[in-house]
Amino acid sequence: MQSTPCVSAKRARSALALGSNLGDSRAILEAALKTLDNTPGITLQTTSSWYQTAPVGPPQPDYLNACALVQVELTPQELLENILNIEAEFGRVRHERWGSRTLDIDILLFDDVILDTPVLQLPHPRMTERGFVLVPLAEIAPDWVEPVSKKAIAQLVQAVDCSGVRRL
Ligand code: PH2
Ligand code: MG
Ligand code: MG
Repeated sequence: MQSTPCVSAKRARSALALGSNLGDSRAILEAALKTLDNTPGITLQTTSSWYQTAPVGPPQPDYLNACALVQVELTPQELLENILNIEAEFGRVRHERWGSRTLDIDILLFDDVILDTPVLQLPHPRMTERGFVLVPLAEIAPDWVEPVSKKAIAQLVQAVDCSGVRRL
């Protein structure tokens, strides 16, 4: 007889960034949020407003960006696997780094976990530099303390250039 280990991940809170600048971005992001919420072990808690944002990286169309808070009963790696599946489901094709994409979902924060593996770094290593991440995140989680800088999101957002970020 084989025994099945019954190990369940404890409940955690995670902050996600969503972006799209190819196709019907609004419909894609709304469908992706629904799919996330329908995924076992992931419960959508809060979503920010939508933001039209100037692209960071090579010349490309503006992005539609938002952030979401989810409750998860998954490990960070399991959350990432689910997110990669959802990105694939919505037809994501990766061309060039930082280039156009139909759907990008990035894990920004996972409780106060600090992690540095080849596939997943937490907190997201560039989140503190990006207005298109910090502005929507500050709307829904101003008091969350980013564990590397030990600064709250409301404080971090004041230090970035938010000129290309427009709330819709
Ligand atoms: N994502 C990128 C590269 N550049 N620029 C904006 N405004 N919004 C994004 O979501 C974005 C970007 C790679 O993930
Ligand atoms: Mg990204
Ligand atoms: Mg990504």
